[in-house]
Amino acid sequence: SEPIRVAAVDLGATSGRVMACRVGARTLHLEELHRFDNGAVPVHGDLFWDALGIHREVLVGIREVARTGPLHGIGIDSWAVDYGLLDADGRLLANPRSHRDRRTDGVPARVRETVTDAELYDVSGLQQLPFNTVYQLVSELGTPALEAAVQLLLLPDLLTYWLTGEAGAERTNASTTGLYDVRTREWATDLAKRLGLPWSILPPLRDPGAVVAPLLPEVGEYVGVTGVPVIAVGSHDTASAVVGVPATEGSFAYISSGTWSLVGLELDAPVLTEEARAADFTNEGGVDGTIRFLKNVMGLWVLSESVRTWADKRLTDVTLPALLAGAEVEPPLRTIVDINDPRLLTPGDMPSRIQDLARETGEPIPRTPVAIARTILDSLALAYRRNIRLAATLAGREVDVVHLVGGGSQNSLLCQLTADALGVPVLAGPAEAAALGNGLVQARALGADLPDLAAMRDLIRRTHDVRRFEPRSGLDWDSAESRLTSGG
Ligand code: ADP
Ligand code: LRH
Repeated sequence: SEPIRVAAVDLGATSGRVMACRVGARTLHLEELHRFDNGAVPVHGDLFWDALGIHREVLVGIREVARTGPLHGIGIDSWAVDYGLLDADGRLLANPRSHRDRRTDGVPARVRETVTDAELYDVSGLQQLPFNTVYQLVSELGTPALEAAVQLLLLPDLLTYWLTGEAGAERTNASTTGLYDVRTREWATDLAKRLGLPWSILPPLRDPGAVVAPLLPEVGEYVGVTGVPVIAVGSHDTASAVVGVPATEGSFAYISSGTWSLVGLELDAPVLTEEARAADFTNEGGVDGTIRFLKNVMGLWVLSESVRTWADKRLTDVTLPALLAGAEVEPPLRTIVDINDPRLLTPGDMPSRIQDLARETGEPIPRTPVAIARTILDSLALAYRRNIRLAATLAGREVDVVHLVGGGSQNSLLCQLTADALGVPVLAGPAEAAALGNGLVQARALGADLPDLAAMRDLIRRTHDVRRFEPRSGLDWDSAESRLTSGG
């Protein structure tokens, strides 16, 4: 039969891309047809997403996919938790805020006065991140925008709405809001009511794989095709990335390594124990009813934000390739910092913050960009090790291989350090796992013979190279870890 060709729109916090994904019985091919820079826009200390600018880039990308071949479906995934509010006429009330915005400072503490952390965890099963949608919404209580809002749409749902006119909330992303009940798989309206939130703005839920609607005629006119169905994929990029993990069996862990690093396991049911809560692990909803049991680790954001800082200071030779080449020959595990320190969340001068963290814990202070890059990568690998081991213990599972996907899978030093730190092989790639997961879920909705995740992963494995990193011995990760926990 004819291959299915879809547009997989994958929006990361640092770049957005529109891929043509072609799925045949034994073939799977991804072609990047449009890529654009993305980033939150600071205005007077607030941090916004340029949602309309992103919409325009999405249209340009879809038009490019349509221009270069048949187009059978369109699906959008993006980073989680952020949203836009619509008024009664369906118009966007304000630019969506970035989860790195300061507006949630102090909000978790305020929420705690009404609903305890344990109660929140028992319903949502989420890691306590200050930017979870529930906290962002509480920070908006009493504002004109929230008063006027009749609908809340998470970012990929908002973009889907602009393409189709259909409003809804795709479940994998809804599960990151803090207002979604991980057991009943429905909105946690009681929780919303207790917090004084307008629960009626939460739109009807939709499953990944559901056909939403065809493109609106005026959109079709712009992109040059009519009637193409828009399909709900795992609209949380991490959900799509985990679909795109080329794993064979159950005993794998994954690291979705992009701006954020999402580190954990795929499970059949959430782990909502007191131990999991104390360890601050998250239970997000995945495609086909799976659970992503994982930890948010600050990720390559710290490195990319450092590169940005050095570029602003006009330091030469601080391109990513030069830094990674230099970091490779730096002394290993010289300086270790807690890469999940909340001070690394907001945009700013990361190199100085890394130096401050080192100073506070009595670690040698890295002085050069290359030394700082090495500190970031060693510290990331250490965080990967800690959290994969924790996840395995909390879920009562063994891990004998780690799949590292996303842009970070192109960082050989990071992959090797991760294998070394964990003492198990790392299988790196695909870098575009999220776009593949997006495209495969669409293909199934359009009739491809891909009955389950195993079939999708099998197809990825047969069509995409993974690079294998064997663990090397010789470095003392145990004492690096104890330096981290005893410092300060
Ligand atoms: P997101 O989807 O969150 O925008 P990506 O999955 O695209 O993120 O990953 C972006 C990160 O991948 C960059 O910050 C960079 O550190 C890393 N990366 C991208 N390309 C390369 C490369 N060629 N070599 C090493 N690292 C890379
Ligand atoms: C990764 C990601 C992650 C969320 C964060 C806001 O892009 O979706 O899973 O926690 O962005």
